[in-house]
Amino acid sequence: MGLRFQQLKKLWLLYLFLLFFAFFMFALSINLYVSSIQGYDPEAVHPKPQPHRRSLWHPRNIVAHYIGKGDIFGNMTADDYNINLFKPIDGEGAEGRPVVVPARESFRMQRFFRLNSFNILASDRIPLNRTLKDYRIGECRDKKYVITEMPTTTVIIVFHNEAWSVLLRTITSVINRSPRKLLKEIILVDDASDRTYLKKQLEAYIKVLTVPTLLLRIQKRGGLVPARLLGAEHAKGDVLTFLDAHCECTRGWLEPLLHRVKESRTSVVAPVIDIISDDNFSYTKTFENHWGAFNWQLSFRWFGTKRRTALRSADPTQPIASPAMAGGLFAIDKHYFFEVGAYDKEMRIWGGENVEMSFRIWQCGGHVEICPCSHVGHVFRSTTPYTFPGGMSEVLGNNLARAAMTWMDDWQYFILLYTSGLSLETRSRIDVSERLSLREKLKCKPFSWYLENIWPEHFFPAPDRFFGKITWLDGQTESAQTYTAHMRNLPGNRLTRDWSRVINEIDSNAEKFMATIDLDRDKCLRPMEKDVPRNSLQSVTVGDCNVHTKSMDMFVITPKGQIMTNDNVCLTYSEPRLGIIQQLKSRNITTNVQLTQCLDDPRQLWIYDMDTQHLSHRESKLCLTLKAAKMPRTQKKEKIVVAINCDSKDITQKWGLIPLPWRV
Ligand code: LR7
Ligand code: MN
Repeated sequence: MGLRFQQLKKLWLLYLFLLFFAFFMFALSINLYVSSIQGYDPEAVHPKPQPHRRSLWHPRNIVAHYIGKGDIFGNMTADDYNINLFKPIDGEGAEGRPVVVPARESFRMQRFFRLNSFNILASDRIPLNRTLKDYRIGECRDKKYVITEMPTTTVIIVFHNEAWSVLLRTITSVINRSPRKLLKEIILVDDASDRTYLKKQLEAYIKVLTVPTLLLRIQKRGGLVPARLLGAEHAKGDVLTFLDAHCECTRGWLEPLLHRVKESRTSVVAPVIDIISDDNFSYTKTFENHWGAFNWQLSFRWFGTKRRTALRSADPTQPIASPAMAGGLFAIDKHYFFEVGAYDKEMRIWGGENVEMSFRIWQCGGHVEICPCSHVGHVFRSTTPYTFPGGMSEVLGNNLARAAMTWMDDWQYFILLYTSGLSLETRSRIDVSERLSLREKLKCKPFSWYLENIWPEHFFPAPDRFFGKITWLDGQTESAQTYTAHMRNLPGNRLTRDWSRVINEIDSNAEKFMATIDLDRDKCLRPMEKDVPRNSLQSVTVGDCNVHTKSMDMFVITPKGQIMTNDNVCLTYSEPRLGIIQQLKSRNITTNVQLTQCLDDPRQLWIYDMDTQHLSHRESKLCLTLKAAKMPRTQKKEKIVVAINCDSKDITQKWGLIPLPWRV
């Protein structure tokens, strides 16, 4: 008995000693590693971290070896989720170059992709302080900022189960590429992650950073809104700078953002968001001259076309006004953030907060801008890696409905009616009264003002626009005859081809026209292929009126005669001499009518004649006609819409405009 006790005691002491020693080595190694990769400009100061120091730090303590099990890539086990194979290799990914993962790793590479919806094996080979190019245009590089006169910032990064190397590279790039004087602190907010490496290991890591770094934890998963709000409440800097947890800041990213916020307190400024590949982690610069808005389902979209309005001056360093922000990366004056209503606390998990904030900022007197001098990379991914407690469409639908019900006035009904998962009934279970009183308190402008002034190029319905379906009147069907009769009997319709007249007539007889359509029999204009790639060329056909093809079978017609559909796509006539035809040829399409990106271009202006029911291209005077044509690729005969000479006797040239409700 006694002997056993002695032995136990010895073992116990040995155990304690080992534990202590392990902890000591752990702390030391982190310390050495971290200090080896810090400094304001590592590219200049430390071209390469000391190799012997780096070799001390390999997160061996948490490395587990994968043993294949389950289906093709195996079911994920707890070990898989918690694995951390960060093993940087000198020079990998330097200057933003792509990483090539050796072929022998390819199985594991594919298997582990789904953990984060990006190639973690590529990231794990790149040092945290990898070099990147200077992506700024010359005019931006030449700008001088007086650091001492600029506001300080708190960088807020929220995350849920972010990968170790990706999160730490975000932090490292912030520290290394921000003037120390401007960077007050970093606040990390952990939105209820369960990965083990984000616990003690992360706590130990941030303790030795050269910039004060606060780690706040949310116990119950709430999503990015509650996480960012918590971060904002703790922030001590003058300006809040939000970043996603998978970003890399490039040289000179911070100064222009803070400069702009100081210059214009109500400007909410986003950097140019460059692309870090989800596959090989290469860094690709994005063009500066772009802006953001959203589609009919309130999904954020980039637009590259020149703004029609003079929102941008000739100086390429000046901010670009943007109807909406992407949502993840932006700087905002801390007091203004709270004054203008912070975030809608009831928004959960992911989505919608970016449009809500964009509407709010603009409608309540602020500005949403993109700063062309600030470049930050972001890992864009095509799927969401994490869970959506409450269900993805429910949660997202709820967030979007809240944004619409608070800010969009009449247009909220359009969102509720045409976003899957939402309906007018949604209104009864959502309470936005608190946000509506904020709107009142701040005396914010109506949504119509926003559309007309901030986003005049928009493709949404409006009181002076037509919204609905374009039916093919084949002369045989009852609805075609009823429709034609209605048009003929409109008082004073003769010779009227003026869109305002047409739109007005249809609007004031909406019920009558709606009643003519036989959804089960009639054919409506729609894109040739079912899944329409956005902003690509797409030929046009007719299909069942009751089958929706991602809403691109509904159209908005402006008083100018643009026929628009969702995602900024317009009905376009392409003359043979235009480059567009080349692209068509290469895809073996033989028509001169397509759906493609709206451009404010005469190729996209059309005329409707109420008398003949002709829909014709304004400049060429050619009529939209439904033809059967042999498809070059498949050799199958299909119906295709083309523009040819008008002939009032040709029944394949007659089209009806059937309005659809969009407000109540
Ligand atoms: O439940 C969650 N809890 C979180 O903490 C869900 C997410 N998050 C964190 C997450 O770890 C990440 O750091 O929130 C951040 C954003 O989530 P992502 O990276 O999954 O979002 P995203 O990049 O796909 O989507 C964009 O739209 C979102 C709508 O809610 C947010 O506004 C994101 O910040 C935003 N990202 C960007 O704007 C980067 C550019 C992308 C574009 C376009
Ligand atoms: Mn993101």
